[in-house]
Amino acid sequence: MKASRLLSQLEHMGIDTIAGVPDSTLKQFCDGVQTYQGKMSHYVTANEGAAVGAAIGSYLATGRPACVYMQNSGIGNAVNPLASLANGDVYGIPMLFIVGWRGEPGVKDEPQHVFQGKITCQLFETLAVAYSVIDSDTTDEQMDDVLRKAEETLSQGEQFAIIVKKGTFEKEEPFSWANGNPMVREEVLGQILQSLPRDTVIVSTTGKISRELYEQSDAIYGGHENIFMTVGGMGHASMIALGIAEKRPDKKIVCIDGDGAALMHMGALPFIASRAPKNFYHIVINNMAHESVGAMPTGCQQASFAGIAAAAGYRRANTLESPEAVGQIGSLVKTEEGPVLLEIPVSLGARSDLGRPKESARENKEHFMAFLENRS
Ligand SMILES: Cc1ncc(C[n+]2csc(CCOP(=O)(O)OP(=O)(O)O)c2C)c(N)n1
Repeated sequence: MKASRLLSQLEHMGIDTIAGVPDSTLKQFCDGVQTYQGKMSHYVTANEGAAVGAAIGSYLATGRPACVYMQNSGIGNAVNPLASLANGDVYGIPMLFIVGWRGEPGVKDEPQHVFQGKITCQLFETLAVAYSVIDSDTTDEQMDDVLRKAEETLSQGEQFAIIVKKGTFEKEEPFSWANGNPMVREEVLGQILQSLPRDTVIVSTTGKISRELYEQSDAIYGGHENIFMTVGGMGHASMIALGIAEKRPDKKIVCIDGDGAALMHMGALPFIASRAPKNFYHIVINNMAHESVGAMPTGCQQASFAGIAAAAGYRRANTLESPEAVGQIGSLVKTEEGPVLLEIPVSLGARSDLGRPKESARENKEHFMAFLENRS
């Protein structure tokens, strides 16, 4: 199936707004949205609930339903505005969801996708959202039927979801761009690890940042028990780090975040500043993109995380633009009190042979907790 065909069909249905958070299963669709020549407005939103919000606003202003795309991991973020605002028992606001299905039962996937994948269809049933599942065998005629069903549902003020299996969309014109930053994320992460004292507690964000830290830590130290990888729950790494920091004032806690993840639940920043944990250091690796799932821009490229953190009340907030500055992180953590935020601009891209954690998530949790208790 071609994303370009689907997008022009959506436009014919009267959909003139598409909003969402990118997903690897929908990579070709997301590329198609970026390169689409039609008239639809497109927003990459900070989280999936915000996309539902934009869809509601667009409908209120035009009477035309909007389209919201997401990975199934993001359903949770969308549930609140969907159930308590868009649902037919409240305002009855139609919208079309396009949802990438990670963790489809019977298809091997990472631990963070297994349960979410199992309950994806059930969640839409519970939310009273009619849906169809499509895959690489879905023909254009079958897709036309799905869209007819969707259109009818939307016309009744209800929502409809198209759940998309892996490999559904064909490769078309790829979307590519560069952000102009010279430093490479994996090298920066290796440098950070080398600069920090070995007993630093690290909480890392969702996606390739955690995978690269895992590999770099194994290569440099032969282990990674001091790193808690926030493999799911995107955007919550900093609050996890805060939770640890408050209970363990004797340890230095470093959260290694992504820009997309930091945007997703940005309320954490003023909250962390208000708690003022002296042992908390927040590093935001900023490539202006959701690189892990196909490098779509976040849509907030203008944002300065150091500026936001300073305004939120962090004790110190800086941008580190050179490897020399990155190499100083360890001494800063040793000598300065937090909360500190360090923003590091990096380029796009990652190694194609980047691995994934070899242990189970539970094993990693146990090793991390043992490390925190000084048992390892
Ligand atoms: C709630 C939720 N929405 C979407 C995803 C899919 N996802 C995984 S990693 C990622 C991008 C993370 O971007 P960023 O934090 O900027 O880090 P980068 O990949 O650029 O290093 C996305 C969108 C997810 N895991 N959870």
